[in-house]
Amino acid sequence: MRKVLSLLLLLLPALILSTALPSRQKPQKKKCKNPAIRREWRKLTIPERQSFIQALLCLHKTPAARYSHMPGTYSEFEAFTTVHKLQTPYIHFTGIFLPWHRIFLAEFEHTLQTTCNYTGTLPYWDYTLDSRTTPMFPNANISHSPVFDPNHGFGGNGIYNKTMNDALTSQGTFWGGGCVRDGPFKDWIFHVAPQWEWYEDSRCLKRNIWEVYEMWTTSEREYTVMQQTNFTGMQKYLEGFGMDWVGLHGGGHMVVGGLPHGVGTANDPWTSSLEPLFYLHHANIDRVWDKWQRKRREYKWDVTDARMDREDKEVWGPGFVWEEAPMTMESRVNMTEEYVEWWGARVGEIWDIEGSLPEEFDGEAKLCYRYA
Ligand SMILES: [Cu+2]
Repeated sequence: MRKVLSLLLLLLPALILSTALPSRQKPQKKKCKNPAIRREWRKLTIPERQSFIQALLCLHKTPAARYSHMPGTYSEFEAFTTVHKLQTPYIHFTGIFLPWHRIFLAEFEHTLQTTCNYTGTLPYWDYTLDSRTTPMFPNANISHSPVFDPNHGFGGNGIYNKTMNDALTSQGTFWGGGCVRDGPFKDWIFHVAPQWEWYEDSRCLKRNIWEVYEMWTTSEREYTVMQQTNFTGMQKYLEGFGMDWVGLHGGGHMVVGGLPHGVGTANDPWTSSLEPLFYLHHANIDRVWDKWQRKRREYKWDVTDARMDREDKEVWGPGFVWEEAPMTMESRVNMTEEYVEWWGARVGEIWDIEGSLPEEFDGEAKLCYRYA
């Protein structure tokens, strides 16, 4: 019935148009025209890198237009972290992980463009190019990645914190731990408190580059993701599922921030988005998902086994109300409940970054970009 209806709806404007514009009409394409192109950080020219950094600086100078009622939410940049923090338990290690972060990045990119006049797109950081993978990149070394460049990048490691790092020697060698001391973000102050508590804080951007963990950000790890033949398996290998398999996602957080729940900003699951590299890292995760979707077309739209809730429900502590349901193309990707109209979309509307929709699905494609 729905099919017949939508067929009628499709034909109706065509019939009207055919009298008005007999020669110009074409069947409506589902894929978007002129997708924006997201590129790898080192493919950007130096002026392009600078304009992205400038846009980030602008966003953190812009007073929060949204969520300013939440503790510590002063800037528009911080507002994104407030949203991420509110949603943390629901959007990590559940089926919605990839779609949620996909639309989160799209909104972030859009806000840079509309609020800070940024004319580029969100870059991504392909750390497989910086991670030792013998024999492909025997001399790679993540701390030498151009993303950490103090002049044309995000700055380098944090100030060495001896006391803290002495306690961690069994985990490898760390050279940072404190506030980032060079680059464009060295004087940034954040006000959103770490982890789950809500109070106003005052803290700097901290890094503890963990080179041992570049074993998780290699092209071999990406290859393992590509080999998976269903969405849930692919997501687990990409996101990570504990310290036995931290995945590209966990790896990307930990090479920048050090141990999980440690001192680095990138490692706090609740507020890691205060680390500007978060956005380049997650764009890379989104790129790998998209790459898998293209490579594994036959499984692309199948989300059997994906769930909105998680098996180990107590993991974030008590007090969370779970939607005990499978994730489907109809599931909502909400930023927060009261802001559904802000970013709300259904899974099927953002499943394809170039605007294809699932079959038999009434919805509106929300995205139009691709990765170069
Ligand atoms: Cu997240």
